[in-house]
Order: sequence, then structure tokens, then C-alpha cells
Amino acid sequence: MSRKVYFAGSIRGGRSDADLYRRMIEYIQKTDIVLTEHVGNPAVIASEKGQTDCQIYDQDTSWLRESDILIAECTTPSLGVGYELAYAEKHGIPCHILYNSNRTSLSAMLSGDPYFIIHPYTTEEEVFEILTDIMRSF
Ligand code: 6IA
Repeated sequence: MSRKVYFAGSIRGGRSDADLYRRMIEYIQKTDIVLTEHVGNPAVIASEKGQTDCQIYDQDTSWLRESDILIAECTTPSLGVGYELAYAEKHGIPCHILYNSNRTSLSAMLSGDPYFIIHPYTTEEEVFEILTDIMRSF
């Protein structure tokens, strides 16, 4: 049975890791459903025109409530991803956070919250091993 995954990654916070998000999403899609495929789309900023911010908020919070798990890539800090993590915690959705520990220090508001399952990594190979473990473990 395919599970619904909410993949969170920076959009207005900066798109330097967009290509990694895309590869992570494609990897998860081999076994499960990713509700937020657009996060890995290199043209997402250009496609902004179609939707108002209120529509984006309503759609994303509705997807969050129906998701089985949230996986967030947090190397590029993003207010939206931080908000989504807090929203998912409030709704009891399991939250996994990945970040490159060579490139960033995670916010204390994430690393200090025992609800979040945190996975530091240093190579992209590790990212896919971590994803495999996450998808196996739930
Ligand atoms: O603050 P940020 O923009 O970096 O927040 C990124 C997070 O918020 C992502 O994990 C998404 O789930 C969500 N999000 C932010 N903007 C959008 C969006 N916009 N569409 C869907 N989800 C979004 C379309 C393009 C955008 C530039 C407005």
C-alpha cells in the first residue's frame, strides 16, 4: 500500500538545493506517493502566477493533514518549512528532518524539539540510505 509523503523543502527561502529535492522526491516516488512534487520542480517560482498565497496555504495545510509522514530537507533554511514542521507536529504526523551538517547548523527550535527525528548527513549517498531507512521503518 502506498503511503502519502509530504516532502518539504525551501522555495522562497532559496532554491540552491532544488535539484537535490527533485532527486529525493523521485527516490521516494519509487515506492510511495509524494503530495508535493512541485517542491523539486526547477520552474516552481515561475509557476507562482497560477495560485494566490492563500490558495497555496490552504492546499498545503490540507495535504499536510492527510499525509502519513513529513520528510523535510532543511539545509537551506525556510520559514515555510519551519511552519510546516510545527503544523505537522500539532497534527501528530511523524516528522523526519535531513540536513547537511557540513553546510548548516540546524535551528535550535528543530534540534531542541524531541518530537522531530533528525538525520544529519554529509554526502548525498547518505541521503538515500536515510530515506530507505525512513520508508522501511514506518
Ligand atoms: O518559505 P518557503 O517558500 O521557503 O516555504 C517552502 C515550503 O512551503 C515548501 O515545503 C512548500 O510545501 C510550501 N510552499 C511554499 N511556496 C509554495 C508554492 N508556491 N506552492 C506550493 N507549496 C509552497 C508556488 C511558487 C512559489 C514561489 C510561490
